[in-house]
Amino acid sequence: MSDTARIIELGAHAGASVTVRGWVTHLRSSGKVAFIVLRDGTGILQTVLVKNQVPPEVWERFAELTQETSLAVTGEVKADARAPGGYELGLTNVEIIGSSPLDYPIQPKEHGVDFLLDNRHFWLRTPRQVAIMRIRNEIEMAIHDFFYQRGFLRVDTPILTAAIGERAGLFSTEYFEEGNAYLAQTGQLYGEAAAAAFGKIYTFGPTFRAEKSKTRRHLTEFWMIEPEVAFADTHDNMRLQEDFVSFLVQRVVERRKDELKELERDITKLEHISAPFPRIDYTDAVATLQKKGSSVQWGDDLGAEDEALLVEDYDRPIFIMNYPKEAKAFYMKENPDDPRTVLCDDCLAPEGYGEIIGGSQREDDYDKILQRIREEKLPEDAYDWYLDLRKYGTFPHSGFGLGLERTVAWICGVQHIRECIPFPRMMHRLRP
Ligand code: NSS
Repeated sequence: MSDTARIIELGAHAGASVTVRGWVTHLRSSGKVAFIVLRDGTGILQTVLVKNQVPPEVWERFAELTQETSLAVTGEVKADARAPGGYELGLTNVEIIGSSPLDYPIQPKEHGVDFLLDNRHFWLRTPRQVAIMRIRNEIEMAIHDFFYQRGFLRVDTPILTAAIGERAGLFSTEYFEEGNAYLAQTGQLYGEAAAAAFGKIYTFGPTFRAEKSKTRRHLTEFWMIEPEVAFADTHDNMRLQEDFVSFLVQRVVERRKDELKELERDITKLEHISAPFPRIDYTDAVATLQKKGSSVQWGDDLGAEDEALLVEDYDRPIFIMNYPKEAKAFYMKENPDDPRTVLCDDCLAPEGYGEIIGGSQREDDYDKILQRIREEKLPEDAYDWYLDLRKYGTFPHSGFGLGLERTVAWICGVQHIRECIPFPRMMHRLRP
């Protein structure tokens, strides 16, 4: 019996006989020697079958193989500098696990993106998609490590909610006798309650926005990471963001070199990403944009094009701080130095990627936040518990939300965030 091994582990088995299980990607035969290339999710392996070195029934099985046939191959692990991954398998046995008809939709040629999205369940098997998902996973693990090291508690917040957090569109569903339930747009409001219980927390979960935007950076379901820190002000908040983002980037650069190479990512654009990030006041940003020809007016939120114009002068993420009140959500704290504005920041990624984080110090004054809830015509009774946080031991606190898919897109150098989540949900896409 041979040990089973995954392709990435073969180096530890050089000279030994092992069994590898996976799916066929390429087949080639001269009539006397056949090559089976397979993938198992950890790598690509070339295997060699020599007609006069295996029993006839094993040799004949080669003829039954097609792209995507699942199989178990057994043979000796040989170092070979020319082989992908550095090792080759000299086969003694081939066993078919599951056959695959010849009409497998994804062929080694250019396919349109709609076709690929319709076949997302197969598209995920391709090397580029595997690389993106491994980097996503690395970022997810790095997020947990970062907060764990800093003594944050992870808090899981509800997805079915009565209170609304952001202005973007809402998905709603009937909820027994309680009226409408909304799919959470953010975990923040619950994160604030948890910060008063645990001091430093973060949430990590799916969030939902019924946005009719068909841009390359909007999904209707995306994953957000939302830390919330008691007794932190807006400056503490930005320091946490720049440390956090730098940590994530450096972790991928250190541990996911092969995947970045598969994606042809220019890592010189990532290696130097470190704190501090430049801080630009919103009012100055508007003046810069107007000089660059933008039609933006003081009071407007900044669009994707404005963001791209602002980051083009920098080689690392930047903060745009202190937006006008009317451009931002109700819970942001009024800026004591300029009450037309709020103590907030957007963190914009370079190379045109734009906003990956929205953060703010929260309004901790009971009367002021109640007034904002009323101005925004939000259902007051759904916010009674949220108002309580300002009544019983109110405390300065700050937090932010990092969009996972946008962060993955930037680090991977991928143009559209639909490739950065296994099964994207967009306005016109609910399957597979
Ligand atoms: O709306 S945000 O700017 N802010 C919040 O939701 C706050 N409640 C966060 C907080 O302070 N706790 O969204 C935060 C980030 C934003 O910067 C994007 O990176 C991402 O969430 N985001 C999205 N990603 C993908 N698709 C869509 N539609 C989307 N909307 C926001």
